Amino acid sequence: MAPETPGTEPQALSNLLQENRRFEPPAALAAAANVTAAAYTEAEADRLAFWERAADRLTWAKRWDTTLEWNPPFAKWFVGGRLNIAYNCVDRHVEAGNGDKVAYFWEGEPEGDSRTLTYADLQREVNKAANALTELGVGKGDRVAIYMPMIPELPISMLACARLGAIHSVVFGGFSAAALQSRIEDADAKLVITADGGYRRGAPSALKPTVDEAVAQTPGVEHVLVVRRTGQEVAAQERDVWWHDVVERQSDQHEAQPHDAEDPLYILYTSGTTGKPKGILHTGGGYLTQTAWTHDAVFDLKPDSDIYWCTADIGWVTGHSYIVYGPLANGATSVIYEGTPDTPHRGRFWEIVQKYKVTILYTAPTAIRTFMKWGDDIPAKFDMSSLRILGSVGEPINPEAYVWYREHIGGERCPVVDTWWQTETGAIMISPLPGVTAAKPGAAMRPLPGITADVVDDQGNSVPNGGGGFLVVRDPWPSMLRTIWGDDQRYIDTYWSRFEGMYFPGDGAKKDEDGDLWLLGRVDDVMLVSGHNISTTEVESALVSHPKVAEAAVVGATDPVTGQAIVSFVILRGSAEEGADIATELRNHVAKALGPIAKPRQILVVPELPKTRSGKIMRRLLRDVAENRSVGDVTTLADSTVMNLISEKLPSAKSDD
Ligand code: 6R9
Repeated sequence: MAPETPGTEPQALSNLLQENRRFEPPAALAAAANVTAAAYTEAEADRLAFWERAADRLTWAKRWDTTLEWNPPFAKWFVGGRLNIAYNCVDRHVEAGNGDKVAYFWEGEPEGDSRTLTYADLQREVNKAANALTELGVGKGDRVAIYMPMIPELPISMLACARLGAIHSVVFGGFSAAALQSRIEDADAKLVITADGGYRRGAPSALKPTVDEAVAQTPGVEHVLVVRRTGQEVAAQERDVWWHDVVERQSDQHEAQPHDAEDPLYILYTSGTTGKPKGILHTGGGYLTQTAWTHDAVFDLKPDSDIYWCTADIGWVTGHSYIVYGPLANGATSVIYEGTPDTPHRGRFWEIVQKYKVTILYTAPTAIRTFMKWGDDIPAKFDMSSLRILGSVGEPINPEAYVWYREHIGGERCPVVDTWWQTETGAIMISPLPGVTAAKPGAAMRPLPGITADVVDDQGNSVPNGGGGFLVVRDPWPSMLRTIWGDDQRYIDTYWSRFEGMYFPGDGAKKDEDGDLWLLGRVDDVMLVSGHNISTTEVESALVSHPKVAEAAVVGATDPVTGQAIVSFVILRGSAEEGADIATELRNHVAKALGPIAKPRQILVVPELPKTRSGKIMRRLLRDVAENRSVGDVTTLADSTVMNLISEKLPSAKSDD
């Protein structure tokens, strides 16, 4: 029987998972925190004044006249203000006497391959690159596509564009020629910056042939600027120029011109589940204001003592906002790592934490669950006592993964901040503050000061505490996307049409009894079982809370009796054996945790799950398997062989009852 409460309206999304653990901020951290609870009251009293103070952290060539111009759904922030984003990220720190401070400790994948860039080094490199781009005919407003491995020339290229007012479009280095080509075309880029290749899983992996294939179809590209990284053979094309030829001989002096706060900074394409990729457009002033403020507040950044490491790829928004723009605007010292966590061994991340004495680590739930699967003994071999704050982003973090992260990586002393945001939001929107919030494992907790997020039902009415529904944002925020590149109508339709006057990010969420927010996954993935809308997240979290399970993905598959039935794909932990009755054990475990309505019809033990390059589970493909269809478009899969491994496992499917 379904756990129904008689007399209440059916809810947009069921609230099944109960979680009572709470972790108070460590007293010493709270006492010295950059941001205290007062920030919430201040922002509530005057939201625009709050964001003005945040913008005052930046150096403006001309202060703005109007803080916000809001012609729904089009926002302009800091109107009339002028600033240079690269100057804010680099030069002003050098001018303040911090030229010798390290901006990036870069660690290549091959062991021993590392580089250190101080702010003064970065200034010289960015200036040279800006001069080279100018020589190649790139000017303000031009689009530059960047398709690179995780090497220092990637942020240098982005900053060189920002310095000139050119608009960069970073395309993740793992995407296909077709994906790159469509993005180059959509943005009409005139320059592509790439490398011969990069290192991945212990071997050089070529990039240049993909670029050649893509630009063969894009006559608008005048030049391809190529960094030599691996030394692989490169088929030279007429429009190619080598970075070491063109950039190295430039002057390291370049005068940054101020740009309008609302001049475009970059385009970043998000694939979405269907249709052509959306070019999310961000502008300079508001974006840098919110990325810098959130990086300072959410990670309690102490620029003089912290060593900060965000493990994301720069080709993903997390890398843009929290490897490049936010940390540099704050004068932070960051680690950048080129490779994968298991090369040359599964302790690589912890070795890097130990080597650089990392204090703040920001990674994704998918990585955390993988580390859980590999076993507790691996991180235990390293000295990670430098860590003081841990962050999570990209997917809901299951309570069990959160607690594991806190215990085995954070030594039970580090607060974990679960940060909800999107490419479209530009910066963190919902998150605990490490010195303020008594965090609950699995909850993103509260909107940050200055952000007005809520959970509404399908009529757009705010749900009461204890209720589930749709996440919305009520008021514009500084780092919001300004539009979809070249398609205002699609911007309106996608984000502002579902609920009148509110931004709809496409995620489900619930408010618990205290009013704290829990993200419940994409609403497209919600399962409708016997008339109940059940979130994938809650069932997955219940599965991961079983000691034998490391990772889980669930989907709704058509079922003659219940409409949809829950089909689960699970990866077992390193030490767990796949016993004969594991399926029964897990099904009962979920029923006990969430109620019988959430009991999966089927449990499939699989070796891997299909994930995007940024680690998000592609439930759409699992739905194909669960409904016995041939598997759909796999082009954005990180590893396209995964689906074969899963399909092979199908015969072991158990469908009890
Ligand atoms: C930053 C980033 C955005 C989507 C978002 C949501 C999911 C991200 C999350 C989270 C639950 C979190 N998401 N962070 N869900 N809790 N802390 O991931 O951007 O790649 O555009 O993805 O990711 O579904 O809507 P992007």
